[in-house]
Amino acid sequence: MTHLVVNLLLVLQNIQKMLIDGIETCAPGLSVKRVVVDFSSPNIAKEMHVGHLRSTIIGDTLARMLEFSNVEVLRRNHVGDWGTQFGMLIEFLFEKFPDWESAGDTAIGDLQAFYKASKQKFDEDPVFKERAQKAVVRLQGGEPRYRSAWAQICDISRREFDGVYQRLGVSLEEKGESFYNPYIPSVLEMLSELGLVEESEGARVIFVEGFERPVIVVKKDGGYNYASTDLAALWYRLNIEKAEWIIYVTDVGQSEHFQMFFKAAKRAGWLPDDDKAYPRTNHVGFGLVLGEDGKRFRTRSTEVVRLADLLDEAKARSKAALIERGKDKEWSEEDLDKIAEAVGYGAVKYADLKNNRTTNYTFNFDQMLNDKGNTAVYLLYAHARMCSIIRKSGKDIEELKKTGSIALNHPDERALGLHLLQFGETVEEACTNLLPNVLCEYLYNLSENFTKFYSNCQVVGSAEETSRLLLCEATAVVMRKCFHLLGIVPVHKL
Ligand SMILES: *[C@@H]1O[C@H](CO)[C@@H](O)[C@H](O)[C@H]1NC(C)=O
Ligand SMILES: *[C@@H]1O[C@H](CO)[C@@H](O)[C@H](O)[C@H]1NC(C)=O
Ligand SMILES: *[C@@H]1O[C@H](CO)[C@@H](O)[C@H](O)[C@H]1NC(C)=O
Ligand SMILES: CC(=O)N[C@H]1CO[C@H](CO)[C@@H](O)[C@@H]1O
Repeated sequence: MTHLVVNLLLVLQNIQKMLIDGIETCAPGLSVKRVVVDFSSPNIAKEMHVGHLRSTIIGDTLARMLEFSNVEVLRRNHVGDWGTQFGMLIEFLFEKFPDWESAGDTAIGDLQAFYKASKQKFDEDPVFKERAQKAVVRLQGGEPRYRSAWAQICDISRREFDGVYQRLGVSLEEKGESFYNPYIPSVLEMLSELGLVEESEGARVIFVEGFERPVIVVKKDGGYNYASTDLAALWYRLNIEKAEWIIYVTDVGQSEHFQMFFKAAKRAGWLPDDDKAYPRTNHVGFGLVLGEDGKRFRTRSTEVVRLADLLDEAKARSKAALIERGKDKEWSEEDLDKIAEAVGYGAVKYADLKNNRTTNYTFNFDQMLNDKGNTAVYLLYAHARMCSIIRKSGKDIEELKKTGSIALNHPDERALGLHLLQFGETVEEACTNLLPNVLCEYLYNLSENFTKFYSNCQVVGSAEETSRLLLCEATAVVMRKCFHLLGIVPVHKL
């Protein structure tokens, strides 16, 4: 009994402290100082499609949770900006748009159409193909005309990507494959001096334990590949950026590549043998986004689904639902638009993040935009209801925070209070295990606990009004932080 009393007192003190000093007082303390989260990483000249959704939002959430835990996060966009495809693109640019330099980056127009047309020419025209292959060498040799054409193509892509990131509220710093390219020779030299690099069937390779095939670091034709770039990037992140933890967010299909590459880094002594010791690397793998047919999510014409189109549709659907409820007559056009975006994008993100990331999930607009069940819409409603309870009480909540106090007399108040207190440890668990779904589950439970409390405990007009309003406010504060960590914009009315 005494034990319980003491615990409850602690719960009360902590909730009141959080209300007065802010939610930051609940932040977990992690032992790591600087982390690289490598995520999103689309390919230049290709459209961002639904496959990039998962990496972008899982990576963003991990970064947000680490930042909340007072860790310095280097948010790295490892864009594919240095492949052999650039030879083809550059030659096509020279051929189709001879005035590309003066026309600036409006010449190309639709980059995807441009990519497709150049690929077609590459596949069909052997003379063009040969020119394209020579163009790669000239680009990599640093010829100014080729570098500037390459830069122009990258710029167009970058603007498109930035549009999507802005809509998703994701910030990233680009350090693409090309950035690490100059480091590759010296990094391979270091690995050779350690005796790790061997000749095998004309290629230069590193053998690692547990795999028959080696990691190829220089291809037969003398070119570099993903592994050589990844090794150079890891070296840079450990030695120049002094990161202690490097997290790679890609689909599970690449897990073997990462396992082998991490083992190569261990052989080099860059990483300790103990997977939990620092400096440390983790591959955060995720499953596929599936369509209703159980296959990879595609449009009716079997094209990949453009991320921008998907976001447009999410917004349009949530806007239509709001209009159906007459909100267009109640709110300004601006509010309607903002809230439709918050709900639509939030629904897409939450439907993804709530799954154990290692599994595949089925994309379904109707389900994710449902206002019942474990959806962002339901949770945003719950939050808006809390705000409305406080608003309608007519009390100044800032004043109550200073003068009022919380009591947890009812069992449902206690359950809610205890759950509120678990926020910090939940974020810590989600960070250390790199599982955003743990935070989603916490958030859903919180709203369930709140609903139970609200249906069994009268708030406004009760003898315990002050205490219960403060409990509503504490729940709303924690919910808002959860939304923020999940990259969802909370709304105060719905
Ligand atoms: C997620 O799935 C992995 C295996 O795929 C499992 O080890 C882990 O316990 C699951 N975690 C959660 C929180 O669902
Ligand atoms: C995800 O879907 C792919 C393709 O259908 C399949 O190969 C894979 O086994 C599925 N993964 C899981 C964890 O169910
Ligand atoms: C959420 O609630 C379920 C059912 O009560 C419980 O099993 C689970 O551990 C809870 N998870 C979190 C993170 O609170
Ligand atoms: C309905 C519900 O989610 N209840 C949760 C309330 O909080 C307690 C304590 O954290 C959980 O154990 C319950 O699952």
